[in-house]
Amino acid sequence: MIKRYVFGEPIGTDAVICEISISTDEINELRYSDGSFSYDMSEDTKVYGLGEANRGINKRGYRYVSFCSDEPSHTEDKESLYGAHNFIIIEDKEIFGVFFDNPGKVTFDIGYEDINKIVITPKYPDMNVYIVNGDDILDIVRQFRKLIGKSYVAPKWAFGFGQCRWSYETSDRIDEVIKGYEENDMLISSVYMDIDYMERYKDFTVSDERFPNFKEFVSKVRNEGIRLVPIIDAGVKIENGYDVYEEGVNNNYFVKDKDGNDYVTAVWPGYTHFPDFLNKEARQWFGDKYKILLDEGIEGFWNDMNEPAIFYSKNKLEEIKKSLSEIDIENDDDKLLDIKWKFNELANNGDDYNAMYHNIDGKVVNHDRVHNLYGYNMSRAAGEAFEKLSPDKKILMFSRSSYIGMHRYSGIWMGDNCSWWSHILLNLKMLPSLNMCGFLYIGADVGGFGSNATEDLVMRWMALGVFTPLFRNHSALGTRNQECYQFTRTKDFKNIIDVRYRLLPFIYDEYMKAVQNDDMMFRPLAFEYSEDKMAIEIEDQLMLGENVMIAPVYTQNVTGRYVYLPENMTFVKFVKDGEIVTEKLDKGVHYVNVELNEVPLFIREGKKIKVVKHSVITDNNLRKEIMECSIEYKEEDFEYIG
Ligand code: MIG
Repeated sequence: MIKRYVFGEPIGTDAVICEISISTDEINELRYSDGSFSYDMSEDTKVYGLGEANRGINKRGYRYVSFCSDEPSHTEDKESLYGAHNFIIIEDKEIFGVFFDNPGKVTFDIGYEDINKIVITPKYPDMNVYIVNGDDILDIVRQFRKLIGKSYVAPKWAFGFGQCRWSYETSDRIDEVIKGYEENDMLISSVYMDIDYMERYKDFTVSDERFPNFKEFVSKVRNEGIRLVPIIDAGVKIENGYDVYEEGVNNNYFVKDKDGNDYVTAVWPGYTHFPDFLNKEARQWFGDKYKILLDEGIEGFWNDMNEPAIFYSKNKLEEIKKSLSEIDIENDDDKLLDIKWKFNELANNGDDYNAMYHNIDGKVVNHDRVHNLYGYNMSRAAGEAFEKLSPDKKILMFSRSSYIGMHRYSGIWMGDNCSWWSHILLNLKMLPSLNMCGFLYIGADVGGFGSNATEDLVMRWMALGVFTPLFRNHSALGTRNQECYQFTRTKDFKNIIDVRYRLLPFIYDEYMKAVQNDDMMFRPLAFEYSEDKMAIEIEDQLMLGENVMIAPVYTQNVTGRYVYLPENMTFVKFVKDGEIVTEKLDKGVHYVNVELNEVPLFIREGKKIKVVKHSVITDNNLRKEIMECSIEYKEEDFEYIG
């Protein structure tokens, strides 16, 4: 049962697809006063949700702020990441879900100021609030997911393994990467193109110099079984003669300042304007631009910098320039320090968000009020266009910034994590929370984006990545190379990638089931074994579908880990050379041995999963079809384990 309450005059978000009549009763589940919602927790209260958010699966004990942010350092103290997913489930003696459909900043204090209190405070009061009641957590999730509509379905090839780096800046570099994989007999389905493929970071251009005969190149790579997936950034370069810029200016498709001038920010291309994705016509216009790359044979995209991220704005630079001109640089120490801070605060400055305006159905709306819808509508622009431009062929898309509703058009990646062991665990913890909010095509930068990776870290991370729908190794400019062939134990990496392709039919099935049934592909043990005191506290193991539990190793210099089995299970290990070893284990705590080159999983008693036989996955005649994920396996190609 879902009840809807309206506060003030909500701005339409299109997060919800069902018409729910407005309830005029008071909300029983939460207290509302002075613009905040509150709830008194008991010792046992647990709080789940918030999608792509920091810290635990149980969100209790910290403060989270829904405000889409370009946050490249995911340390424990960070309150905002790239997404805004305002759905939580509170589980006490009673249990209910609540969705705050508010596109401005919303603060979730979940036992932060007062360990026993939840206080949720929106910056702007106007919104719809949905309360979801149900039999249990999974029922509540399903009802919520029905409310927000079916999740995006990625093409099958997007379940293969992908390699990215900032940047492979020429077609030769991409060839080198492909060769690196091929020479080591490793399978790969996609190579990603980061910003340097463009001509001076201009969206929908391809550098002729670095990618001559692009169309031919795309098709050559495609013939090897591999798709190229370019990045698209939100900001459009200001440059006379650049059609995207000129069309945007001429049609008023860009975000404005308060006087109606196109707002000037700067991102990678230098000075830019932001397309007004909240304006329907602008959205359609920008979406249609993707055709330029579809026509080159491209079948997938990742949308970046769409919080939107701002390096600096012209306004803010002018402020600094003025301050500088007014001071005596020999004597005004204090004022100089002030200016130093001003420089530090140029990026993603709230003043810029306050100074930008959208045109929503003819109404001028301040950006800050709708900030969290920006990335969502960038991907929606593309998603709506793909429905027209490519009705028969699914296009891959995932976005950095998001809001609930975007899950119908696109997946997400978890942004700029680091090559830290703790981020393997953070990757795991985000999976179920994102699933609750409708995001199913998801994954993190495997191996870590920032910082230097080590071989063991990448290998352990890959052993988690084999289970996530998006399985992409990605790393930042200036960090150590971390493609699987860059390390010494290439045979072990090959073996782990093989495991992904052997599990692909299973993983794809689980994903499709979750889409069709509005279900979670990844569930915390607490959702499945809610009566089991031990299971409900476990945050480093997850259920994958109905029959499997995963428990990756996420610490360094170990030969295994402790796991808790909430029931009897079969411990399965994919070990070197394609062998699979199984062992029946009883309910309880076990230390399981997992070597660096092994992939562990657990199967519930009496259940089996299907795995492609090693001999099939390593058959060179099938290599291309396997990489394309287009292969139709025959029954005898599978073995059943459990
Ligand atoms: O300011 O395009 O999260 O995946 O490699 C950094 C360069 C911009 C941030 C993305 C990352 C990407 C990088 N981008």
